[in-house]
Amino acid sequence: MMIQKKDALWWKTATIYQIYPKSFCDSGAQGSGDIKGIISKLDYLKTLGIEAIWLTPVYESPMIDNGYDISDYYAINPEFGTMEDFERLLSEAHQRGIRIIMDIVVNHTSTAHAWFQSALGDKTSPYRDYYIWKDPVNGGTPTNWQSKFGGNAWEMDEATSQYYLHLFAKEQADLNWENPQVRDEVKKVISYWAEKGVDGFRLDVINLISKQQDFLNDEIGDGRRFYTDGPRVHEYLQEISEAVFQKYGSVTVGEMSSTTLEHCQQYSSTDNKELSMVFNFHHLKVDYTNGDKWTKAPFDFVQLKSIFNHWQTGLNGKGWGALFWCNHDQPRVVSRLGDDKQYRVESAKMLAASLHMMQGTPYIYQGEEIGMTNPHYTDISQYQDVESTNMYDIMVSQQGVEHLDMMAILAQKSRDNSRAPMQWNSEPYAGFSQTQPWLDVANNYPEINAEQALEHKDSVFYFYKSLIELRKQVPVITDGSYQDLLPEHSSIFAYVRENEGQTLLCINNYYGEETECVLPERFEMMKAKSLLSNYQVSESLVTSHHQVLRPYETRILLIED
Ligand code: TEU
Repeated sequence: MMIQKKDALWWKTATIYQIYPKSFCDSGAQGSGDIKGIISKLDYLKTLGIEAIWLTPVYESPMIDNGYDISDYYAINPEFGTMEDFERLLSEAHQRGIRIIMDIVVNHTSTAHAWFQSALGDKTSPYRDYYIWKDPVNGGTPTNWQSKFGGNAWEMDEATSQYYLHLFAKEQADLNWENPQVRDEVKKVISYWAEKGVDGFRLDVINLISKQQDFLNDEIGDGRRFYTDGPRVHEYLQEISEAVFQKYGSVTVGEMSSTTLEHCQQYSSTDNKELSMVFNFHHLKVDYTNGDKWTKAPFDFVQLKSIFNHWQTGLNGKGWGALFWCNHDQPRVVSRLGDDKQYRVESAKMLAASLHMMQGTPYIYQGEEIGMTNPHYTDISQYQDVESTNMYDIMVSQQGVEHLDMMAILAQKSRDNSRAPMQWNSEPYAGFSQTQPWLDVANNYPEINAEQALEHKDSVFYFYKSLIELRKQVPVITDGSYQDLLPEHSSIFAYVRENEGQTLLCINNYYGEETECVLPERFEMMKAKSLLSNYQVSESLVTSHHQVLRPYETRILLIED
């Protein structure tokens, strides 16, 4: 099956699978994943039924932030393979009807990039103005802005006595988008990959590219209000879209950090002037304490529903959102919002159903489809992520947080929770590699792995496969309106999706106890077809507005009247 180029809105009924190559599959004995490993698993992905892969960065990089620090946009990191390997991946994927979406990181480059190397220490370099340089203020940093990975966001260039801005690690220098040459370089980079036949792009922290030019101290926050959804961001996106995305018909998904609904309506507006769709993270901050990620806290269920309601109703007819629980920066959802022990299978399925029946394009992060859990590391040396190790230093060494308390926080919040190697089978190292992997495999791989999942028709894997198929068959999932039926209920999430011809009811118990709820009267005595559940449910039934749900039960019902 080849890719149909004509179907411009294919992504509205498709499900996309995210691959973090370093942790996906090692074709040899490197201990870290590679492109050949991905090629060897394409048939597995075909069986799952996904239509596109989002590949996180495979470009040349010193790997301080595992590829989000790019040193050459036109080269493949030898750790992952060669350009020939990449081209083979593209053609093998296309032969199976699977599209490839590349990750583009253009808010910043690695400080090892040739542009930065030329700019560093030389105010006359033609690349100096590719980055953001400022003089010291009162002998210190130009502003008090904080890096997303901890510490001040400015780093000194001793030779010129100026600071450069880095919103992430100090090895990731922010590009100066005010400079039209930078924007031309970005267009060149993206065109290069589009010319190769890449089908789309995921744009890393793309709503941070336009900074307010007065560079003020932030007296009430960490500086983000001065560069998030900044003054020229829409103009920049329209410029890139017109020059590249529209020309090649690329699908695009922008990663939007701390954004607003109003901006996202514009980023993903149906006139296609900017992007196809957006990721936002508000629903994944429900286990932060007063906005602070680095705490150990339960999640706020009522707030979770209210955030979905805001975005589902707000984007309907105006824009398009990505639906996701997991990615390479987030802990595993079954450990986070479900029960990764007694009800692992039930809760993994329920969480999947309650998300996939919403409007948007669902993303599945590698391993989510088999219900992989957090690895529950117990030793600080097991963590590799630059954010986790930075935060450990800051919180334990500088702020006096107890080691064991920090270990508990990391076990809940670290990005390495999702980066532990993919669990393929019960062989040593979970079949991920023939040697000790770069990051420890979770101990539960003998029971939780893809081989097992494929053998059992009741597995989480086949439940995801059914959700992917439903989305293609039942139009109301794509175009229906959204209404939360029980916004205040403390454990049930029930919503209805409606278009002119169909009504779909999705009822979910988010907790491990049997629970009752009362739906609006209109759901009394309606004939319905059960599309999917994680418990035994008769296929045709008459609904009652009084429902009793078993632990972590999900019901997807298509009302027939
Ligand atoms: O992430 C952007 C981002 O801000 C986060 O999701 C970040 O990981 C989180 O706030 C930390 O608490 C993107 C990439 O997905 C991430 O892997 C990169 O590290 C980051 O950009 C920098 O390129």
